[in-house]
Amino acid sequence: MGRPLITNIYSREESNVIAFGVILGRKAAESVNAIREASWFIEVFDIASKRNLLERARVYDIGDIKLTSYDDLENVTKTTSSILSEGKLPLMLGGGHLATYHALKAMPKDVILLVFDAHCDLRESYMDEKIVELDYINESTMIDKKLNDATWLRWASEEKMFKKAAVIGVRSGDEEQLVYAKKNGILLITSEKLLSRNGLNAAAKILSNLTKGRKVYLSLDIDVFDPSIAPAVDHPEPLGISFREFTKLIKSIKGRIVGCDVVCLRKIPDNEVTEFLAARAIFEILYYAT
Ligand SMILES: [Mn+2]
Repeated sequence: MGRPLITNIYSREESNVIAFGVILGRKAAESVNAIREASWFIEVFDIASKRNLLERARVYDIGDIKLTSYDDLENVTKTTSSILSEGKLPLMLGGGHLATYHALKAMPKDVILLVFDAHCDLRESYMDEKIVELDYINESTMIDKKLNDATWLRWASEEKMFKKAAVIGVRSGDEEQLVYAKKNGILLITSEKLLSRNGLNAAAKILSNLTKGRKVYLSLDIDVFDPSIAPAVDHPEPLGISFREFTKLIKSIKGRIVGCDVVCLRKIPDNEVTEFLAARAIFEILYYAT
């Protein structure tokens, strides 16, 4: 690890947020560190709303979880559990989206899951070269056809790891996944809908109602943003949301955020746009989560 995430001036005891990295996928270590590094260069005061975004956040960064094999992913669950047992907020930096499945395992079963993602991730099984690469741990790793970055939400749903879920800003998925979502009470709020007239207000209302008085797990796949503002992702999808839309939706969450992650950034050379956006998104999340 290079520099830790910003505000890492507290001891573990003094902190209320514990950050950790999950090195899952090629370039994951580099990408997670790029977010950490970018966090030192962003103004924590939001001039428009006159808020210090980190006024309540006391972050302690424990570094990256060691993964030497696929089975080590249970360390994500263990780490998340121990942070929860200390009464603190886990903030996971990924790595592939499969890490979210393992973090979610440590969460209470009645949690409301909010996923910002361009993709449904609801396939029953899936494997292509890209997925193998995404879930890369080491040369000898066999990737699970059933449980990977494109299927994790399906399996989290099958295993009843949340009470309700919404995938926000989604714009990629096949008909089978649509049917599955509908049958299983997973709300898909497409980016098309968000970008339509009054769509953002309507979605904000839905999220408020969904989360009111509830525990919330928030997962941000960076590819939910339009590729023009977040190019450093594995699967860029056109028609993404803006940062303004993201902040408005985050603000509408009425429940208590009990866990969060920012995943799927893949660093590209000579371009820091995406990691700066990711770090700023973390600030916004921490403003409402602490
Ligand atoms: Mn995605």
